[in-house]
Amino acid sequence: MSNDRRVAAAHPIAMTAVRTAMAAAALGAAALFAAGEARAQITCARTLTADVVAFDQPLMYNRLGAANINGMMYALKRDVVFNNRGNPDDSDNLKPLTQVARTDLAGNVELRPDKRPRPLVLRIARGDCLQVTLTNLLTPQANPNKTPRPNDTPPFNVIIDEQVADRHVGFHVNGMQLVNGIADDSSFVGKNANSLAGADGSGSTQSRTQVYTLYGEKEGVFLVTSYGSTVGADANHGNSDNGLFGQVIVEPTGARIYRSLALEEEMRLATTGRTASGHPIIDYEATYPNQQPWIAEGKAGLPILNTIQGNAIVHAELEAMVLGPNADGTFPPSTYPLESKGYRNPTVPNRLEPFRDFAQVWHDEAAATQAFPGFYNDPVFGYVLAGVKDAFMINFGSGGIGSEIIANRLGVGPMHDCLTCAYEEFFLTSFTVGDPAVLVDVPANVGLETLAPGQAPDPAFVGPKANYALYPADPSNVHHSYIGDFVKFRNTHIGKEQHVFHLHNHQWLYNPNDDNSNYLDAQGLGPGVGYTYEINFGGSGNRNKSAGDAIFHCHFYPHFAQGMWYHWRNYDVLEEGTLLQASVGGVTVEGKAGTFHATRWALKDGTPAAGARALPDGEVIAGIPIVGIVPLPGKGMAPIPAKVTVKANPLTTPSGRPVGSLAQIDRADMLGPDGIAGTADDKNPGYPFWVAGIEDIVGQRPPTPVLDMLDRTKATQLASSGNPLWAGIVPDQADGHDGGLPRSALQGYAAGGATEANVVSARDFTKIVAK
Ligand SMILES: [Cu+2]
Repeated sequence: MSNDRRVAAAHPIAMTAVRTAMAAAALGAAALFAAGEARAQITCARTLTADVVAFDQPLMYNRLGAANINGMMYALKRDVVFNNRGNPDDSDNLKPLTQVARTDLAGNVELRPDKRPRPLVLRIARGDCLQVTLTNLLTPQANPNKTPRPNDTPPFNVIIDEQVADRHVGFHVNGMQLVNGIADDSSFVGKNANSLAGADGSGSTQSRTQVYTLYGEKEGVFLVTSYGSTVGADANHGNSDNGLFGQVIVEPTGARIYRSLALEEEMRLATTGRTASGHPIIDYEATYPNQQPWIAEGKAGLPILNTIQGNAIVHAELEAMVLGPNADGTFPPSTYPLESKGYRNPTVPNRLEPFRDFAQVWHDEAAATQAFPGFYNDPVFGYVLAGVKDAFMINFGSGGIGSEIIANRLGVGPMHDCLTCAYEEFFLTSFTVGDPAVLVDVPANVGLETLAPGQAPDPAFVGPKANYALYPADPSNVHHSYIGDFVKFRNTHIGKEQHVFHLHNHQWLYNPNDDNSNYLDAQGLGPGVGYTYEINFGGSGNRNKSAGDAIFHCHFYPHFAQGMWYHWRNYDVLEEGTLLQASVGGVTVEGKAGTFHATRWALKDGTPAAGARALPDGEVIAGIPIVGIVPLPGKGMAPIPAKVTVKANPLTTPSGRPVGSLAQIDRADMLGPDGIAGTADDKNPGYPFWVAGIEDIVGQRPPTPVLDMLDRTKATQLASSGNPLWAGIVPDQADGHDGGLPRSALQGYAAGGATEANVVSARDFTKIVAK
């Protein structure tokens, strides 16, 4: 923590102050290097390499359609493919950059189709050096995507041109030590030589490839930013506004870093057998098969779970499993100051166990087009909606409330059939709106981009549209862990404003090496900071080992309502991932059960196989895939769940399409082999499948303890109002005497529900349920 605070202090808020501080630091360092004296001796335990490219990449922020067609990002070169924008028939199209030798890369590349765009997160161990080879593959001119790209999946139908004209790119890491000299700083300040990367054809004389070497002196998280263009764009963020940022995380000494999440196929490839209980025996060092389609995807021979091959970083993801150097995955007591003295902090009882590592880059005032620009660009509605648009984000994902309410009123998206969704009461529940920042093949706003307030929408574009979720390996703004997993959060903030990270149901100590330290669940985040939080009381599920979603969000309400939130899902059963349709009937692999996808990049499509365990959804009939969560080694595995499948909702829209999907829980399987309820072999369907109503009303508001929220006076008024809707209310049961049970739930429009008032005006969004 002390390290983190120092990082924060070195990077003040205002951009002018940052530049001043940087210039001062750079001058000091330059003088130090020139004199060749008193320079800290750096010995790299290892030098890990990362081959990184920067490129233009359209970014979709959620399933309603908030997007930035002129987004920009960093990625590992192996995760980027060639795609000749001028020639859709080029035989090199969609080949990984590691397999093409072209000179026309700039502007003709994109992220591999089966990987979701996210901020780049590189992880090393304390004592390691990180050598980043950065190649600038931006188009020579800013804002290359001047026309919509409706043939992409998802389509990008709305233009935004927020890129800065300057095409230089850097890879500046706040707070890490420069190894070879000031050129490792990746900046252009003061009298130092320019160490940014220039773009081909942009007129820059800088080489488009630059190498930066940094030293991981202390554990912590460090913001990566491009100092190629620090001003311009929305809120004057420079190209940080368009997505050009990331993190370097320095893990404890000796850490071994693995993927925490994997697709069902990948889990199966890494499974070498089963225990008597049916649990998988996992080879953490398994590699992708040396056959098609993995050859064509550039994956053959790469480790499936290990993020490092030789000294090269080959996986860069938001979540990781971090193992200690001991054979069972634990860390030695020398890892932390308190443990090294033979003490243990009672609030961090499993600190020496392997842990899950969650990365969050918070970014504000992001360059974004709104899902319903006709509303947001209206001179009056624009003011009404300014505080609820999609603008404040985490990891390129947003869940702003404004477009969710409009989508409900227009009858599109996962909330299309929700009768009782009125205002903010529904926007934080996955039960109604799906998980935050799920992306789908057809966003809810398609065909409605120019719809103005008061206009009747074209009926062809009303109702559910999405057929499947994209990127099943990283489906939503949800982090994942099993109850009892030790977890560390790594937060950085790029942007200009202040935020308050607030986490529900879990806490951390201000200083985990001191048990007199403050116990916290909220922390201010200023621009440039990096904070690590070691979750108390065993981590996932906290002291009570409670399963379910722990939301975290910015505690400034307008930021929260503008999309800055996320879930931490705490699982009570083993999740090996949803079997995908793409895997069915595909190729076989010697020694492995089942079949695997046959077509290159087919794992972009998150359609679950028929009968597979998946999440129900208010819109997608096939359901939303669950990602596989790799068990932490050395810990007891979560129990195997009772069988759950997804079924089409029997209710249909006027066009005859099911309104979405529902869960179907196998009651017989829940009873276990003995067929008797209440015995030791009973099986839990697992969160969220024990949530009431999940088999009946997904897409509506979840069941509510209605009598618990109603006082006797109001209940009496309603019962005597003459409205048949309230005829059955018993005022004596109000005031919470029944503890919230039984619960009530209402079905939606497709079941015959109707509204008495459903107003969409600049002054009034009244909704009154009639029946
Ligand atoms: Cu905030």
